[in-house]
Order: sequence, then C-alpha cells, then structure tokens
Amino acid sequence: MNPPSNRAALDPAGLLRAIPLAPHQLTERITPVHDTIVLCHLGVPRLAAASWSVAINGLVAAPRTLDFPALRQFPFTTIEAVHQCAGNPLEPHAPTRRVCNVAWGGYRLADVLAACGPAPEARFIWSYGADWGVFEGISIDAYGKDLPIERVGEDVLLAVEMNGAPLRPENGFPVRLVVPGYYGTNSVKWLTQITLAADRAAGPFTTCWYNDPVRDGAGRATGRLRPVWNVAPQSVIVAPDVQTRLTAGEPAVVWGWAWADGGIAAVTIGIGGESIVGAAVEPRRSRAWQRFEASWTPGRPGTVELAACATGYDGETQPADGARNAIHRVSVTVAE
Ligand SMILES: Nc1nc2c(c(=O)[nH]1)N[C@H]1C(S)=C(S)[C@@H](COP(=O)(O)O)O[C@H]1N2
Ligand SMILES: [Mo]
Repeated sequence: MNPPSNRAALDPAGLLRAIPLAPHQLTERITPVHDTIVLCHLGVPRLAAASWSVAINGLVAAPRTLDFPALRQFPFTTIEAVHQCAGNPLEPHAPTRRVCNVAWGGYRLADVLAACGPAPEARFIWSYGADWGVFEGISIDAYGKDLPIERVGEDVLLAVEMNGAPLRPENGFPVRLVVPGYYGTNSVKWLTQITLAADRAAGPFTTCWYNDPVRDGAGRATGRLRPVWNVAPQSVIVAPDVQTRLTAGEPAVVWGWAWADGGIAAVTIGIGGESIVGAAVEPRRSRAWQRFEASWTPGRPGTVELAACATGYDGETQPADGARNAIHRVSVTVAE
C-alpha cells in the first residue's frame, strides 16, 4: 500500500515550532491548550471535519474509509497523558524538555481496527498525515510513522479533542493519532491513512530520522539503531527556580514532574553533588506525569545546584548528559 500523495493547502507552510513553557513554568498538572508544545515539520494543513476521512487498508479483511460521522459511532473515551517531543531529529542527543500533560478525547484505535479484521500477519501500523513538503532537502509526500501492532491497547486513540476542546489546526484538526507513552513524533496529526503491514514503514521519518544508536553497557555504540518510540525516564524541577532566594536553615520544597512510558518508581534530588535527598513520588494515574516533592533545608549561604533524577519501574534511570532525557539541573541562591 503506497503512502498518500498529499496536496492539501498548508498555512503556514514549513516548520512550525512552539515551546511556550520553560520547566519552572510547568506549574499546572494539566497544561492549558495555549501553553502546549507545537511541532509541525512541514506546515499546518487546513482541513474541514465535513470533508475529512481516514482510509484503513493493507493487511485487513475489510478495508474501510471512515468519515467523521462514522468515527463518532465508536465509544468516546478520554485519557490524561504526558505529551513530549523527542527534540530536533537532527540533534537526537541534545537534552530537551519540550513537554506538557493534557487530556486527550477520542476513539480507540483498537476498536476501529477490530471493525476491519486485522490479518494475523499484520505486525506494524503505518499512519500518515495530510501534511507534505520538504524537510532537510528531502521531498515528503506525506508525514508517516509506524508502531508495533501489539502496542495498540486501550490507550491509543484517534483523538479529536485536547482538554475537552476540538483540536486546534496545529494540533491535528480534525483527527490525529495519540500514542500515550511514545514520544510525540509518533502521534501523527491530520490523520488520513492507516495501513497494516508485515514490516516497518519505509519513509524518512521512520528509517532516517528518529532512530537512536543502541549503546552497550559501557556506553559504546553497537552500530544498531532503535526507533524513537517509548518515552525514557525523565524529570523537571518546577520549583525552586533560578530566581528563588532561599534562606539557610529554613526548609524549602523542591518539586516537579517525572514521567516514563512504564511509569516512575523513584526520584532523587542531588544537592550540589554533596548529598542526595529522596523525593516522595505520587502514584501514576493513567499515563499522566507524576508529581514529586522533597523537603530540603539549605545548610549554608551560596549557590547550590539541584539535580532531579527519575528511575522507571524497569530500573532505567536518567543519564547525566548527552541524551534527550539528561538530568535537569537548577542553580539556586541561598542567602544568610
Ligand atoms: N502529520 C504530522 N504529525 C506529527 C508531526 C508532523 O510534523 N506532521 N509532528 C510530530 C511531532 S515531532 C510531535 S512532537 C507531535 C507534536 O504534536 P503537537 O504539535 O500537537 O503538540 O506531533 C507529531 N505528529
Ligand atoms: Mo517532536
């Protein structure tokens, strides 16, 4: 099954990126829509719900084309999930904190697929958006991604709402894929085609960009690549921030958010490389980020660097540097 060859009008055309909030501004559990990250590689197709449809084809017994009224026949569901951009695909090792936490509303991909009868040999889901253009000098007929079919559980949605409102054009109106627990790049916006296949999709956003080198235990590259799918453990310190003046001898609260595809089991706060404080981490609800909080009483005046480090339930932890999920550090000033 070929990828679609798009020609929808784009406004704007070309890269569109917004990262409105720095870590210390992530004060709300649910990020307001106007403060969420926006990442469009090729531009924003302007689609109408009345003329939108998605084709479901490939290794299915009954290929279908669903329009908006047909999609709305499926049970509606909502899911709160952390939404994180993996960062610039040309700089895969740069630490990035492009993140928000939102409530998606839509229809389960599993329900839609069940209505089409997936073939037993289908192993991957290819998904395509209505956007097209040129990225890094390469001509793209349609933005396309893939994911393993076994990843499609209760939580993967054909989303139509963010925080209870219809999607904005830049977030994928009228319908986008949402794969909670995967980096944002996999959640294809302006969805127009879903293809079930035995192999991985061949487009540049799956084979060229968004692949990380697999390293061995000593940190050496093995020559193998791994798709940028599951979100690795990560955390941000919301407070205190660089502006906060703390006082020696007075207890301060260090708090922030932590998240990972599999959930976070523990967060520690490094204090100036001298001591480590364990934070209390709330249990994970749904696929939302988890709040952590620790109390720390600065002992003496000066500048101290705080460093939050999250560990997932699988034991994976955050690297010190050189990775998108590198430890977040904040220098705070302690007065006498
Ligand atoms: N069709 C399409 N889907 C896309 C993209 C895109 O450029 N085109 N960008 C991806 C990337 S890199 C991210 S991080 C998320 C961002 O979603 P948002 O802009 O709604 O926050 O959408 C993903 N889905
Ligand atoms: Mo992204």
